[in-house]
Amino acid sequence: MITLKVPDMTCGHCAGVVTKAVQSIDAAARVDIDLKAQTVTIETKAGSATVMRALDIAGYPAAPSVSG
Ligand SMILES: [Cu+2]
Repeated sequence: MITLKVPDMTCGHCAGVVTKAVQSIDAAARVDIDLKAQTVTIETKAGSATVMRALDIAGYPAAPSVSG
């Protein structure tokens, strides 16, 4: 389980883009988005570096969440 802070994620559209970016590297990934906290919790076999790179490419740079 990976929890990331995505500061640029501000609405449902962003959440959709973030979800698709994660699922583009792992179609079976479970993506849980908290828009208010601007965090995304991901259950995936992919490594966090891979996930963060995919989000970066999608335009949503992510950082490891302190609460994760
Ligand atoms: Cu948005």
